[in-house]
Amino acid sequence: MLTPEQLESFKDNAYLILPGFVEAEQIASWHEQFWAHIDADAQDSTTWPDEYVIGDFSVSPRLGELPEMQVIVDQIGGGSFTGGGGSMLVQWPKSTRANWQMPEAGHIDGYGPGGWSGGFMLGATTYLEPVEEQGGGFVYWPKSHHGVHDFFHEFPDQLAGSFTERDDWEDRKWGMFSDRSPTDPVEFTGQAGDLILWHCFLCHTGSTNVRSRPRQAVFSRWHHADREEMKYDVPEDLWKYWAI
Ligand SMILES: O=C(O)CCC(=O)C(=O)O
Ligand SMILES: [Fe+2]
Repeated sequence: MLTPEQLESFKDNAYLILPGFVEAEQIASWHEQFWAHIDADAQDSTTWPDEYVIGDFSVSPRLGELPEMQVIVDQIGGGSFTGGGGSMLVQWPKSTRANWQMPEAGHIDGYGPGGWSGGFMLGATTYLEPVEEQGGGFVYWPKSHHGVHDFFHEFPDQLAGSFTERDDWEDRKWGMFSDRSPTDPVEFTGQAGDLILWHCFLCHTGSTNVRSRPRQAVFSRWHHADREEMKYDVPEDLWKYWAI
């Protein structure tokens, strides 16, 4: 369970970091599953592939199936959030350190190649190995949920993704959302098993890894069970479909 202080912090910032959330034994088991699946040697970079999206693979049990994860998701979603897959995204080491740059803009999820699904509520990310600065971490814009909420309040008919047809999209792209953020972007660095919980309107993106270890991230996402009924609604109260 999250404490009232943690809930307040999540609501204020659109993210919450829970250090050491996934047990070391669980992480070790997922790590083994991952390297076996890609058929590579974790210690030998000549055997490493370069795929960002690890297809046809999910850690077992999935992140969303861990009892400690379910408790939190039920707490903040009041039992109405569903999903919780266990897909992996890996940032393989790339170039030299001098080339590293903080990403300029961050997107919001729910607008994949299959179109807008609607009703996306929550994401969670953890790592299978420590991630240092410039190590390909998940980059996010603290407090960016308010600007995104304001945007859709102003243009509710663009919620389904038609913002990409605006005249200013070509110039601004996702900056249209993340430029509204009151904060600069931050890298999620930390130990294996640390978790970041993120609100659906948190602007975020991947980043380049110029360190030596691959950034091995496990992601889960949850949507609202009643998404067909609620997905076009842009409520005045950002927390209308939450239990917090
Ligand atoms: O690779 C990352 O850290 C970012 C991934 C991302 O944008 C997402 O999972 O929605
Ligand atoms: Fe994303």
